[in-house]
Amino acid sequence: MYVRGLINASGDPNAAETPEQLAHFQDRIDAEEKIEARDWMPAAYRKTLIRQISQHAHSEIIGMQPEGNWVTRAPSLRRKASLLAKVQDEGGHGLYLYAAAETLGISREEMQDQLLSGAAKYSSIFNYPTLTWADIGAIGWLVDGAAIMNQIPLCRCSYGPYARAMVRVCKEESFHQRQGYEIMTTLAQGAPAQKAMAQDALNRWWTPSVMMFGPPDSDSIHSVQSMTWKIKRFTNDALRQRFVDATVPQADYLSLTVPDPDCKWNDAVQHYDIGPLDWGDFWKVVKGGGPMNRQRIAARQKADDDGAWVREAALAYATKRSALMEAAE
Ligand code: FAQ
Repeated sequence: MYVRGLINASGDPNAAETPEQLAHFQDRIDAEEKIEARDWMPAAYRKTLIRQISQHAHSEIIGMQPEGNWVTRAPSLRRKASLLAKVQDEGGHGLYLYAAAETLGISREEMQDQLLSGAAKYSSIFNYPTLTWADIGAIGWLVDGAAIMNQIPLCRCSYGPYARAMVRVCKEESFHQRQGYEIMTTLAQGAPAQKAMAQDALNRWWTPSVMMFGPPDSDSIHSVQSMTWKIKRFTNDALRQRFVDATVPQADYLSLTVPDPDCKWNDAVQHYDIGPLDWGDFWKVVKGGGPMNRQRIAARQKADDDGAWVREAALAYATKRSALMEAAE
């Protein structure tokens, strides 16, 4: 009989993983079968997914802050409505992703604790300030543009709940990218001061966006294993290159200049070259030393503290309700 997950004979999920189980699991991955929550999976596969999905969820939730900063200052009702919708979408993405991670056996509370204690990471990009309205355009254009490039392949991730969550996330990210590019178009075609504001935002967001894809392949400790498991489909550098190739012509169209003198079309390889990146700066931000790391976590902690009474009330209501239902049976 075909055993979908090849559960070990003892039925004990903590029993040592046998070579047969591991080989069968890899066969399923190679055959492009989706792994589902109740299927057998190696402990390291589960751990990698919990790490990546929870960090992705944290990024969406922390990522609401830089743009949330401009909701009350958007320049028109139309801009305000679309920015509000975008920020709400990011909150929704965080929730789908936390739900996907929960299917792997970790609780929301544990993930939240890991974020607040600094044990779990979130994307480096959200540790930069949003100084002007043009930053909202730059985030939509560049940050959501980078997110789409990274996330479209995740719709084909081997883990079913993550892959399915990503389908809807990617549709919404496309809308986000377009609203950002439209803001940049309006500013770039506006008064000289508006165009200067757009260029300044591009100057500040370009390098952090290019770095969002993660360290170069030579320093990416997880890529090889994650690609063998088809969690990741492309390396960090491959996706970074795709982003640069798609985005530089968009900057040209806006008559804005990417802040990298080495960024030039290379006819021989049919790609844009870029100059060296300061990875020391990237790691400083990842380790908590970016301009906004402390504020981001403090704001998240405050939201968690302020929401405690809602969680307590919901729990008290659910307990009371189930007691009443039991009494009625
Ligand atoms: N920031 O071996 P790798 C968005 C860490 S969502 C911080 O290459 P991996 C939507 C990495 O965790 C943006 N840390 O790791 C939005 C690892 O450390 P660890 C988030 C980073 O996992 C838009 C170490 O470096 N997207 O933008 C970063 O194979 C606008 C070694 O790296 C996702 O999370 C970084 N940028 O590849 C929301 C997508 N890069 O964990 C609001 C899903 C790497 O061992 C507004 N995630 N590190 O302690 C992924 O695709 C992957 O996890 C990568 C990293 C590509 C991010």
